[in-house]
Amino acid sequence: MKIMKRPNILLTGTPGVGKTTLGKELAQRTGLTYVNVGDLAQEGQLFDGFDEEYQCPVLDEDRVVDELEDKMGDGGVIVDYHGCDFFPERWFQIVFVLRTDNTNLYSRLEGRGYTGKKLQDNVQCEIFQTIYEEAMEAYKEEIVHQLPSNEPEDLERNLEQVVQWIEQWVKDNN
Ligand code: DAT
Repeated sequence: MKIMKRPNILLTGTPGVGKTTLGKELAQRTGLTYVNVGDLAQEGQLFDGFDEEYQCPVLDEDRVVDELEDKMGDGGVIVDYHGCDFFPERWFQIVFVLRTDNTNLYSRLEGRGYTGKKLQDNVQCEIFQTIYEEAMEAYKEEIVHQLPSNEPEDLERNLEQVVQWIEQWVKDNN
């Protein structure tokens, strides 16, 4: 039996923009596999040192890439991470950068318990569109798309749009 080819999708953006919410729901609707890189690193202890300033472990990017390589080769994976320039470019057929207005993002991160410098720096990261620019440098511009993620209607619209894109990709590539 011929195995159906399926695309790999990267969901990226500042913490709090809604990657996990979108990624998990997408996986439910499409049968693709959702991978949260933060959780993967936590489970496998894929860290390399500790960041004193932010009081968090530093991701061991090489080990994350090694850990995911086989799965990515099979296709059909939705990867969620708040950074994107250390993944091999060849892994992804499309990259979505979720975007949230400052005031919305501020209250979401505050609700998550972020305070002080961590809160300010993350909101500033979104204002300066740091992750969008990182994605535009790391991948072909034509595969990088921004998705507004401010309210529940955005989530529904994004889901429909990405599901449609996946269906079209599967048709075109099988
Ligand atoms: P991330 O994975 O990017 O850190 P998340 O999926 O955990 O973000 O979402 C952060 C919070 O925002 C969470 O409480 C759910 C909420 N949220 C996500 N998408 C939303 C949307 N489109 N409208 C309103 N709230 C949203």
